[in-house]
Amino acid sequence: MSDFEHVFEKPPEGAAADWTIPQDWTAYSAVEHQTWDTLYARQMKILPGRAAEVFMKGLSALDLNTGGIPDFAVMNPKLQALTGWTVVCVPGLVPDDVFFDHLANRRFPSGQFIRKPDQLDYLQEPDIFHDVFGHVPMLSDPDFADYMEAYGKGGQRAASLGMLQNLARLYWYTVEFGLMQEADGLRIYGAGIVSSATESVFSLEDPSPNRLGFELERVMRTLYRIDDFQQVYFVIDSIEALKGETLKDFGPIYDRLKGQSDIGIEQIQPYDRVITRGTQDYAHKGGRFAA
Ligand code: HBI
Ligand code: FE
Repeated sequence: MSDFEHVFEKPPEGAAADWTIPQDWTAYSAVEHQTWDTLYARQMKILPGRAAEVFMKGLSALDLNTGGIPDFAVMNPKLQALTGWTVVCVPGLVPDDVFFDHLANRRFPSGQFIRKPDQLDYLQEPDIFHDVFGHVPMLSDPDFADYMEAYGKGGQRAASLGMLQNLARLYWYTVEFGLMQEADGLRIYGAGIVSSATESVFSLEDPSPNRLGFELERVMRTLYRIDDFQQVYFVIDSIEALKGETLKDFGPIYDRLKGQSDIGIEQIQPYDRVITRGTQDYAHKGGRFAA
């Protein structure tokens, strides 16, 4: 299963059997390094007070602002010392089983390329800014590091049980678009949000989306959209709490899910812990593609 268009069928030329390619850091152009710096500086104006403390801590621990696109040969030893994770380069989206195998072995696959200067705000395929700036700081947190490894192992199992669609929703609503309740307010930790200037603000401050307390089975039943801002965000209490929830055996959960219908992206259920009941105005007015 993949929601994206440009997934290759087999490793493209120059890629290893596990789909990895060299980062070839010296080959990035001045414009490409400048794109990283521009995106980094833009997020740093927005994220303090919005991004979760663990994210901000990870970002500074990894020192990703040394001028241009980070060199993995420099970044990886720091990450490895913190949690045993490393980052490897891939040409783009890789098949699910390849993706899960990397995660299960504490390797995070990152796109090698960076977006073009005219795509600063939106691209559907994950580039190195989304993958490294968005995902890697969280991998420096020991609990989140364990959660991601468990997700990789769970993915292999879910695929064999035909439940990948449900598990992928968990990834989407936590790793990519998760919010966290901190003492001072709601904060972002999802990579899809922290790497987006517009969604960083929208996810926390716009009256449009629903913001609901995280509940594992509920999340696994909830549809999502890949083409625009989310219409619902799920809020965890802490990374430890998320990890605790997902250490359960998913077998009985999958059995229950088989008898249950999907939940629409705007729907609020009677049992939901509602943090914000959204107006849905943004989505109803046509979202990103409105005039
Ligand atoms: N490949 N490079 C890359 N990055 C992803 O985030 C990714 C992928 N392949 C599959 C995939 N994600 C998802 O479909 C799984 O989480 C289900
Ligand atoms: Fe991502």
